[in-house]
Order: sequence, then structure tokens, then C-alpha cells
Amino acid sequence: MRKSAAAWAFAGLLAGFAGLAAGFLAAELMNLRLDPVGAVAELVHGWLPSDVVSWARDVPGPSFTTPGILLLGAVVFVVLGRLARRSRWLPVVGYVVLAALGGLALLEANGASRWWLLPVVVGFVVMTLAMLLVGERLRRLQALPDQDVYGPAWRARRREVLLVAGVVTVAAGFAFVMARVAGRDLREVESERRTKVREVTAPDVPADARLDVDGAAAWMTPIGSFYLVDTAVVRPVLRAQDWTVRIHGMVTTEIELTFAQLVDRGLHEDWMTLACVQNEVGGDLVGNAWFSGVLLEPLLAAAGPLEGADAVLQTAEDGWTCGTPLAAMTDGRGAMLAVAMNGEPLTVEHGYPVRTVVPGLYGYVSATKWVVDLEVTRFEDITPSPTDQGFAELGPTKTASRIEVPQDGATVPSGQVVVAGTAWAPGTGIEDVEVQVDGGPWASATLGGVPNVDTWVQWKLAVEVEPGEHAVLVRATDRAGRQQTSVATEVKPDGATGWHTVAFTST
Ligand SMILES: Nc1nc2c(c(=O)[nH]1)N[C@H]1C(S)=C(S)[C@@H](COP(=O)(O)O)O[C@H]1N2
Ligand SMILES: [Mo]
Repeated sequence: MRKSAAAWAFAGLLAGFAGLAAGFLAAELMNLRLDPVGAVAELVHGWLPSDVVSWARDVPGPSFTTPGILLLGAVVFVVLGRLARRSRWLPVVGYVVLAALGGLALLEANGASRWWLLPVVVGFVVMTLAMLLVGERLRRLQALPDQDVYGPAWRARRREVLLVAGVVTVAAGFAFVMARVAGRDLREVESERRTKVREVTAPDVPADARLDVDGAAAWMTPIGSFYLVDTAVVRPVLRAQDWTVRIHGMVTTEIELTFAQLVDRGLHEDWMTLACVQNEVGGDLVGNAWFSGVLLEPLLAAAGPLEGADAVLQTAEDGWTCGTPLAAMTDGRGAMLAVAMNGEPLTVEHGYPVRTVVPGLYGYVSATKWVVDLEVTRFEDITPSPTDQGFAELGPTKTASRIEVPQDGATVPSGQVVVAGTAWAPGTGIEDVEVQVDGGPWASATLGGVPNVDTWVQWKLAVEVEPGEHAVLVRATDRAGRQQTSVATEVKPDGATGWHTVAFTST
């Protein structure tokens, strides 16, 4: 520790890992699926060629992406530590770059909100402070003239360096252990999730549903890219064995069910498109999945709703509430307490162990994740969370259509251009999708097949275009004869309207 660069390298290493440990702890306390390092690992996985990824997956033992990133991180921390010897601020610049990388990786993750940046900020602050703390002591030690080395003043200052370094090491270790403890519930739930509910079947996409247009959204939305909307900063982590749901309020018989009692009632399975009221025209807050769950209609019938009840106030473990028309849960449309999505137990993010889904309604009035309480009541007596935020009391999903190919701003060869996308009118079904190019006549697109009226439908149409700039419009008509209005409205209070348009250039 005389003038050695090794001491600085070690300080850099210490500060770096203290920051990572702090970020890890913050992420685990927030029940995030990914901490900053995990997010970078996922991002790297996304970049790697798929055969490398599948080869790596087949190699037994733990994934080596994360150890690889940690090793690379260690090298960077050492370099930054050594730079700290020359300047207090150079390592901070490095930490800013690392934080930006971690932040970008987290925001790339499906379902990330800006809250996910909190662990990155915590990690950055701890890294910077730890480096300053240890670095200042080290600087004081190495500022002593050569003849003082090993002298009493030198020894006193060395003690200080060791003390501060020791405190940082212990604190980082403690943060790491605490993070592991905090993450235990999530890990237990993840291992519990591997035992599937017996009767859940795998999705079998109807052969005629897929039009197989390159670049169009998959008919069945993979779980990893299914949109996520949450209000809670900390997602609930609930074990199936601890879960119960209570049906009460304006009923003749209160019902309380455990997870085992729920699935014992037998499963119902169907395809369903779920859309968010906050989806903009052309947006992607909509997905289509195979849901397995227990029908609500017989459950509510067993509870026996009283005369005058018209709503079910649903409450989630995180305190989120929503109000669903009692009729929508009892009119045979297939409202259910879902336990699986696309043949797999729900992910924690999508509401494990049980969530509600109701065909034909926006998620904000129906699709309660981590649902634990159903109170039969009256709309006039309740103020569910979204209503409190200015969304309408009732939220039937509006008929909508979207152009996915060509993408807005794309350049394509002129001649024949395939325009394709998706349209949905859950609860009613799509009758017709029309496309208009450059203000010309509307032409009906070819529609894919659908297993029921609750799923979206793929559509495509080949159009002839000259070289130049073009604008395409799409509009759908549902099976009740309602055509989408051209009038554009905001998502608030009850869902956006308007025709989706895309501009492209052909050469
Ligand atoms: N507990 C809880 N459930 C919730 C929400 C929420 O914030 N908390 N968001 C709702 C909204 S607005 C929608 S659109 C759907 C989205 O479900 P997903 O995140 O599984 O796609 O969940 C609904 N259920
Ligand atoms: Mo939503």
C-alpha cells in the first residue's frame, strides 16, 4: 500500500461490487424480475445469435452470461479504481456510463417501468460514495513523503484506509445477503411455478389463424412479450399455498377458496385477446393468449348474488381494485379466475397465482392480477382505482385495428406491397377489415380464422403502389355491424378511437 496501484485497483473493485450489491438489494426489495446485472445479461442474450443461446442453454450448469458480465465488470472496476488515483471524477464518469448501460438494459426488459431505474440509481450512488470514501483515505496515505512510509503517521493513515475498506466490504456483503433473503419468496414462487396445474393443456394455435406475414405480430402472443400494466411499484409475490379468494358482499352465501379448492372445481380453457384502455391507436398494449382457469359464473351462482347487485369490486393483493359488471361475469361469456396463460402457470408479473380475465372488457375493469377478493356490490357504492384516476366506470373493449406491415416510415420496393396487421372486437368478433391507400377506394382484406369472437384476427391485403410516398389507413367493422369511427379520441376516459395510419415509401 505504499504508492502501489494495486491498492487503487482494489478500492475500485470494492466500490464497484458494493454498488452492484446495493442495486441487487434494491431490485430484490422491489420484487423485480431482473436486477441491473440480470438485465444486462438478458440484453446480451438478445444480441447473441440464437444458436449460441440455445447451445449455451443446453450446456448443463448455471448460465455463464452473468458470471461473464461480473468478470468483465471486475476488470472495468479495477481500471476505474486506478483512474481514481489520478482524478476523483474520472471513475464517476465511468459509473455514469455503467449506470446508463444498466438503465437502458432494464428499460428494454418487457414490462419495465421507470421505477425499475431505482436499483440503478442506488447502485450508482453507492459506487460513487464508496470510491470517494476509500479513495480519499488512500490519497491521504499516499500523500505522505517517502521517508514517512512505515512511520507512525503512515501507520495511522493506513489503519484508516483499512477501516473504511473493511466497513465497505462488510456493508456490501450484508447487502448481498439481505438481497438473497429478500429474494427468497420470489425464488420459492419460481420453483413452485414449475409444478403445473394438472389439467392445463398446451395451446394449439388454430391452423387458419396465422396468415404468416413477415413482420406481423404473432397470433398467439408469447408470454415474454405480452404487455404489462401495473400500478404497484413492488409487485406482490404470492405463493399458491398461501393464496385464498373470498367472495362476499351482497350474496346469500360467502365463499372462501384455497388454490387447491379453486382448481378442484375444474378448468375451463379458451383463447382471449386482452387489451388495455391506455392503448393508443396502433399501439401494442394488447395481446392474445390461451387462458386456463375456473369459470366465475358457477362460483358466483353458488354465492347467490342478492337483488340489486350490479357490480363486483375486485381487490388485488397489492391493493389495486377494479369494478366489473356482475352481468359480464355471469352471462356465459367465459369470465374466469385464470391460473395459466399459454399453457404455463401465470408468471409473477401477470398475476401469479390467480388473476381474473373477462372477455370483451378492457383490463382496467376486469383483469385483476393477484386477485384475492371479490365483493358483490353496486357501482353506486364503489370507487375502484381506475375510476379514481378518471377512467370510465364501464370499459367494454372498443373495436380496433392496427397496421403492422409495412412499419411506419419503412421503405419497400414498389409494385405489389403486402399490408397486414391485426384487428379485434372482443366479445363481438371482427366481420370486415378495410384498407385504403392514398385516399383511394376502401378494399376488404383477407382475414385469418378465429376460434371464437374474443380473439383478435390477422388480416392482409396486397396493394399495387407506384414509387413514392404512401399513406395506408385501416378500419374494422365488427360482427354487430359497428364500423370504427374516424374520430380520434384520447385513451381517457374509456379508450382511444380513430383509424390507424402508416406512411411508407416505395422505390
Ligand atoms: N393488481 C393489478 N391488476 C391489474 C392492474 C394493476 O395495475 N394491478 N392493471 C390492470 C390493467 S390496466 C390491465 S390492462 C391488465 C394488464 O394485464 P397484464 O399486465 O397481464 O397484461 O391488468 C389489469 N390488472
Ligand atoms: Mo389497462
